[in-house]
Amino acid sequence: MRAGAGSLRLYYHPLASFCWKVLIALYENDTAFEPVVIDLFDPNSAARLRAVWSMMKFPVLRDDGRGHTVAESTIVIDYLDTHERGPVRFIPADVDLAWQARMWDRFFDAYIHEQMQRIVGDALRPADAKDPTGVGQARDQLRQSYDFLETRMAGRKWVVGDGFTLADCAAAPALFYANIVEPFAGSHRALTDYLARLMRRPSFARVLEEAEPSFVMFPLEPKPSRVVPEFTG
Ligand SMILES: N[C@@H](CCC(=O)N[C@@H](CS)C(=O)NCC(=O)O)C(=O)O
Repeated sequence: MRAGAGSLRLYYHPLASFCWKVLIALYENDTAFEPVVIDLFDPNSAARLRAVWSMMKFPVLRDDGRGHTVAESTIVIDYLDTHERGPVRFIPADVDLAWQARMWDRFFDAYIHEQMQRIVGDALRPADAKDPTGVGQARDQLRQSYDFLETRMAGRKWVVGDGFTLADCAAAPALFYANIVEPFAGSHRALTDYLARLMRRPSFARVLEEAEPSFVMFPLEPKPSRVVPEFTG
């Protein structure tokens, strides 16, 4: 494991999809960090997160060496790319690939990840507070995004350029959970092959292996699975 210049602590939960995005980046470059697993239902554990980031959202990276608290998954990965640089560059050095990596990161967060979260979040609401309209809109957005991505990923290994970037870190958790709540493996070949490639990537395979004991906590059926999807259309 590469020793970081500072001492890094990551506040996260092993089932939380935005935390996976940052774990992938940390594992890609074998970056040393102290894991702090947060259970929001445990007041003592929640207090640990509140002490560093009172917004109570994770992931949060605390860099004691440099005295920084870094929130928002995209910004954490950007920070790692600057201060804990390893062989994998999440923001490519080429300026045009750099903005493309940032653009596709935004795409995956806004049009896949957050839509998937709306559907999962609705499953956690009480029966008298469901939002079928919002869930329907999220499903429509996901399907539109799948069609768009199918074109983008045809003939491509990773989202931007030839290498694994920030955009792929964002894509992995978003597509993994999206394929559960609004499956695409029966309709979108290039997208399914891309998700399979992501799941075989050692960094993401490790995240999934570590998360597997928590898969039972997922509030919808089917539960998440490490079985790599195949196109069935
Ligand atoms: N935009 C934020 C989203 C973070 C987020 O939604 N995290 C979820 C876990 S995946 C969370 O903190 N959930 C706890 C809560 O909302 O109470 C990021 O990219 O880091």
